[in-house]
This record gives sequence, C-alpha cells and structure tokens, in this order.
Amino acid sequence: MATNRTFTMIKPDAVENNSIGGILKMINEAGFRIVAMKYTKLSAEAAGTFYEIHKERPFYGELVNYMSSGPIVAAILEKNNAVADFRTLIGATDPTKADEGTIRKIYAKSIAANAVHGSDSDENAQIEGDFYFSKLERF
Ligand code: IDP
Ligand code: MG
Repeated sequence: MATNRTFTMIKPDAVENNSIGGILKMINEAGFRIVAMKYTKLSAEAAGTFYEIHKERPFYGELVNYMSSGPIVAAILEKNNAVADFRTLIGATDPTKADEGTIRKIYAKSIAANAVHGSDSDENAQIEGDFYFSKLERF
C-alpha cells in the first residue's frame, strides 16, 4: 500500500548556502503539500539516533558529524505516491549521478553533503516524521 506522506530534511550544506527557499519552491511546484515543518538543529546524539539504520556503514561517523554541524529544516510532505515521487525529485545520493533537474543535481555539494534527505519507504517515513513532530504539529 503506497501511503501519501514522506519525510524530508534540508541538510546543513543547503541551509548554509541559503537554498531553503529554492528547495521548498521545487517541492511545492512538484505538487507536495507541507503537513509539518521545523527549523532546528540536531545534537550529535539525535543525529546518531536518526541515522541508527546506517550504524554499520563506513560513513556513519562522518554523517552524524555533518548532520549535527548546523541547522536543518525538517518537514512532512503529502502527495499521492509521496515516497517514490520524492525520491525521483531529489535524485541519486551522489549528486554527480543525479538526473538533471533534480534537487541534488542543482543544490548538493557532495555525496555526504547532498542537500536533502528523503525517506526510502512508507515505514521509515512514518518513523522519521514521528522523530520530529507531535500530532499537534501536523496540519
Ligand atoms: P539516501 O540519502 O539517498 O537515501 P543513503 O544510502 O540512505 O542515501 O545514505 C544516507 C546519507 O548518508 C546520504 O544522504 C549521505 O548524506 C550520506 N552518505 C551516503 N553514502 C555516503 C558515502 O559514501 N560517503 C559519505 N556519506 C555518504
Ligand atoms: Mg536513505
């Protein structure tokens, strides 16, 4: 069953580059509605918990340091087929391999500092949205 919500973060590199507005514009123009949104910063501990799924990967330490290095924008997004369509909109993890016109192709600096997060499944979209937002913060 495809649910209609996904979760995203605008990562520290894109916030630092003043790309919040440009990325949100692309998200809205692609037909996603913003259900919840927060401008915040992850502690190293919170980043470690959020990315626990990647604990065994060689870049885990680098990822946790990077994701707690500056503020981020977290959001829940709504659209039919949200998870898959958002992955298409953001493009490949490595921006040098991302399709033209994708958010990562336009805004990402590197495979680590790749501008945006997008959930990889309905189950993780739910878990990740719950990590940041209470029921009262969703509209
Ligand atoms: P995704 O964000 O496209 O789903 P994942 O494989 O889930 O990619 O990796 C999570 C995040 O970890 C990536 O978005 C990126 O920030 C970082 N990452 C992935 N692969 C590498 C790597 O090879 N070196 C450094 N960082 C990486
Ligand atoms: Mg992933």
